[in-house]
Amino acid sequence: MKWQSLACLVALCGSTAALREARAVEPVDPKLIPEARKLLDYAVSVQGKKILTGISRFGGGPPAVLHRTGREPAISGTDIYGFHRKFGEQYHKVVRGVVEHCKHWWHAKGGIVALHCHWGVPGYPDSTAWGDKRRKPLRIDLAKAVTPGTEENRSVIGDLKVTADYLEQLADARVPILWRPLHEIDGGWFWWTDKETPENTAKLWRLVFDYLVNERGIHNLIWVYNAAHVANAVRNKDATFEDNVAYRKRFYPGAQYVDIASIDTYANPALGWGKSWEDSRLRAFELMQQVAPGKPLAIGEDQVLLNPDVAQEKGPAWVYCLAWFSDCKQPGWMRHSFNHEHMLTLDELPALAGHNVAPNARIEAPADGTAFGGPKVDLRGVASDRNGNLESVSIHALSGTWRNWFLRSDGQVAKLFPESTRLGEAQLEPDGRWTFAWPNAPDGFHNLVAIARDAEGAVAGSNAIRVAVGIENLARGKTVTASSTSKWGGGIEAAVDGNPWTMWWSDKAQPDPQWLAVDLGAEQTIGAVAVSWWKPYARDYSVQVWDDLEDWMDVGAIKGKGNFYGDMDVVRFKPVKTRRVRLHFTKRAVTWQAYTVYEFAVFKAVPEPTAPKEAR
Ligand SMILES: [Ca+2]
Ligand SMILES: [Ca+2]
Repeated sequence: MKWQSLACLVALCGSTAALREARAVEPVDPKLIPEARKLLDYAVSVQGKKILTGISRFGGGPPAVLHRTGREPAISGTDIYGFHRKFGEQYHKVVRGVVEHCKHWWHAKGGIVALHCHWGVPGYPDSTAWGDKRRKPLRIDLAKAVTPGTEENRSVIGDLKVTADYLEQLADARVPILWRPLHEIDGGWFWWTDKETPENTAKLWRLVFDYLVNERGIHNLIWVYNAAHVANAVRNKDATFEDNVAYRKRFYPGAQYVDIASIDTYANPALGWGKSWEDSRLRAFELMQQVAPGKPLAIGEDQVLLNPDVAQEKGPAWVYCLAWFSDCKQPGWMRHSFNHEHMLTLDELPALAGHNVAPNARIEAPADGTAFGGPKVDLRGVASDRNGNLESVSIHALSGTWRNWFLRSDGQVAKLFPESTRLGEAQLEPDGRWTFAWPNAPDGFHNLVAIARDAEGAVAGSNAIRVAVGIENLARGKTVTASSTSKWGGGIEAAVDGNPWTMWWSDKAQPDPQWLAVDLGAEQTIGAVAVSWWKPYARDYSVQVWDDLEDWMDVGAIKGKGNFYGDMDVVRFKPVKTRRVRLHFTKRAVTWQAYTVYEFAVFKAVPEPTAPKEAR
């Protein structure tokens, strides 16, 4: 409710002078639309109190955060370029999707939109931001690019026009944007970094600003400057912090062109910061204080969110932190950091859009992956609405097996709700806490979701949780072995730890076949296995048991799997006595990738799913 308290403060002071004072920054675009001014004022108002959270769509976007943490990020960060040949059909298809996502995130969800642009080299249709399509460095003469009348300059303006047409659609839709052009400006890996004469890059920034703001009249952009975690040109071992400041300042276009200054804070021990979860990036903050004096500071990208415990205790006053990925090797980090009181999520934002937006809902218990011995499943959670018009919360069982929700867009997940079985209405308290009792859950797997509705009919789903009822996973915590294990995974035991978010990865360099085997500790009668996959799943594999002839014997198989989402396979077979069970993988879905198994579970039996009866 930061915006409202600021508004109250302004009302109390009652003068335009006070209003000016309350606004810590004047936007660099004097014609900035009121929606964007309100967003900028709000962002500045949180400085030193809390930090806004964000996620990139590259890292799975908001659904990845929702299903891992129960929260949605305040900021959804996207690329308005698209990584496809400019300006072909696929390019436009991707960017149109980005524009639709931005409108949806601001207007329907009431979230904040951030955009950057992996702009391919002007004049080279097959190029990427890194160079040509074979990733060879490809530079254009930036001195010429910023000089009117040159061919290079015409190419720059020609490209900008295409991006401007899309930004204009978002301006027309009155969607404010945290706009981060020429990102990682001093890194040295993108064509816009003039390593020898950084002043040319600064000129390019001013050119982009003048074209979009003054020539095209696009006034929904909050201009976010962005430094790289490493400036390659000062990477030699003798380069000091001061050398970094001096070099990086040369890229800075000037205070009148920047609203917020950001830096990407991937680990850089040489400059004084490590992994995201270790600290709060104080040295990066100090660096940017000198590069962009007086500007509000933000983290444009980091591997995951910074450490909120350190940030709460010691600062610094970052306005926001945007996670580029949705996982790290710290189990539970996403859940901890996005649920931390120092970090602001979507449900905690004020009603910035100025109209009705969707409510928020989360399931707090049981945890995703919980197994219940009996048929009684009790759920509890929280729902809220930033317009104060929350009306109801209902609980639904999604049809089908587990589908990797965090790989899906908001819209894709929403489409699944009508296919779900409504289990009933939750008991909703005035403070938003809700409870739901499901006394007669059938044996088997269930994917449960809470759906909140407001008085105007806006609907939002919670995190989906997977529960197992009345079936015991005989593999859980048992001894597991594999043909290979990659350093990227969570270790081999992650495949049987009962945690649906920890994962075993095979070593992708190892040829097929690959395998994963569990020793149940004693001979058991088994009749089913369940395998939860991440996106690199096995297209073909068999389930094997160790028979009396001391060789592996197939008892079931999956062939030609091709659903993209990974999902969970349940393989049922004629009950067999065995101590050892193995998954034998013969064909990868993603040819250049590994096999990635979240969980390998073994059961006596798994009942065929029956649609749960709707509670009335
Ligand atoms: Ca609402
Ligand atoms: Ca696991």
